[in-house]
Amino acid sequence: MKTTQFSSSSSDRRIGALLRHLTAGSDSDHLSSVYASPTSGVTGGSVFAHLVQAPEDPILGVTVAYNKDPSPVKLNLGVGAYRTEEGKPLVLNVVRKAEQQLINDRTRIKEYLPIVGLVEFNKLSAKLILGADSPAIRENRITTVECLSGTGSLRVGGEFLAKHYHQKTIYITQPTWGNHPKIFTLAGLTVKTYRYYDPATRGLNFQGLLEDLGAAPAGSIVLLHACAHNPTGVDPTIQQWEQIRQLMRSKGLMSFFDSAYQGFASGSLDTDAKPIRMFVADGGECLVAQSYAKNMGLYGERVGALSIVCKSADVAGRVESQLKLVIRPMYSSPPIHGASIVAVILRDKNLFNEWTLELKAMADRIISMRKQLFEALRTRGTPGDWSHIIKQIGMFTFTGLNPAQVSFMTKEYHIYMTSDGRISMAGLSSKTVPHLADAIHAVVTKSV
Ligand code: KET
Repeated sequence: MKTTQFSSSSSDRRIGALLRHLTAGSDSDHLSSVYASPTSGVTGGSVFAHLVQAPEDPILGVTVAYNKDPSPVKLNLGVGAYRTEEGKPLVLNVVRKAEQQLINDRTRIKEYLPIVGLVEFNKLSAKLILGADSPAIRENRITTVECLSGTGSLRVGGEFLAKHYHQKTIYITQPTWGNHPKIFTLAGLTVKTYRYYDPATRGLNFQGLLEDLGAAPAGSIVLLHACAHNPTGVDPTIQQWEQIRQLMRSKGLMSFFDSAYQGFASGSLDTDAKPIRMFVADGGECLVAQSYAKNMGLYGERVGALSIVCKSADVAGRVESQLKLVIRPMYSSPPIHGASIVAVILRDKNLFNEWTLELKAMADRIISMRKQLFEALRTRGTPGDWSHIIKQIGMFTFTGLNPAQVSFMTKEYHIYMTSDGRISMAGLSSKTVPHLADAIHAVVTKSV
């Protein structure tokens, strides 16, 4: 086996080096060759000297640049992270309560979780996304594993598919969240795109989507944003979802849902999960990656889940056994704290209800930011049609501003956003809307 050869040859090399070192005696030339080995970094150059400086991440790098800016009016609309009206990060009240419960419970321990994570969390997460009355849950033909937030769930799902699914190509929307192509390529899949957004209408290119999925080889994997599409804020209607479902099932395409914003699109957890539930109700198989980063504000706790809905309980059991083989060498087992918070909230009716209210309040504040920004541009007489600001859904507005315009706004107005013109509406507040509207007005009325 490859691995055995590797370890024996590397230990042979180490023993060899040691023997040469011990037998070298006063042979200072030999010694110096040992000490000057390129890995010592003392006298020789670094073995990493050839590395070029990697660029910052297109999304998280925006925060890095923002943090370096001393301007008092600076505004970070880059990363999709919720801020209060005061521009501060928010820890939900219900999360504070759950954490207090956890701290008060002296029986809690810090043992490793199983490879699949916190079992109660997994069950509750499946219920949250598929609905309590889901046939897949009733028939026990689903496996759910706790993963490191949405990203980790996508990566584990991607690696599982690369290992065990007969088709290795995944189709992602054009455009999509910048991390998708990287996650799936590194997972071992081939990434292709399907048409999704029409810049002319700033809406869905439904015809293009149907054509591209219709032309995809049978069995291909298709990544679907469950709701609140990132970066465009454009979602299919329920009727369009139904057409997508029929097309995908007729061609045997495998659906992989990315659900990073459940509750953020409409304010309702159930409404936002509808497309996924349609794909489960027909009895077919699918994958779902869930994140609690946004909807429970648990960003840095890194809590999420991967569910794989199968045709039978028997298959689901074997799928789970293989998922464990993907996870164990990757990070062994997931963290305990975030999943415990989620479990406390989801299992308790009162806390759950309180969460839905706080979630709705976040979604409503974002919608109100849309209205305020739209109004602010209207009152300034800013040229162009800005109605997409109020039509688009979820955390982001895909403004249509180009990279040169974005860079002007950053330089002149200290407004930070991704170069594709996406702004996080959740980063805005009533106080900062006028500043953003001034910047947009300035940039579209001058030629940059
Ligand atoms: N899917 C989508 C569509 C998504 O926008 C994000 C995060 C994730 C998954 C993963 O989130 P996680 O924190 O791993 O649960 N998007 C925001 C943050 C980021 O880029 O990491 C963003 O687009 O700003």
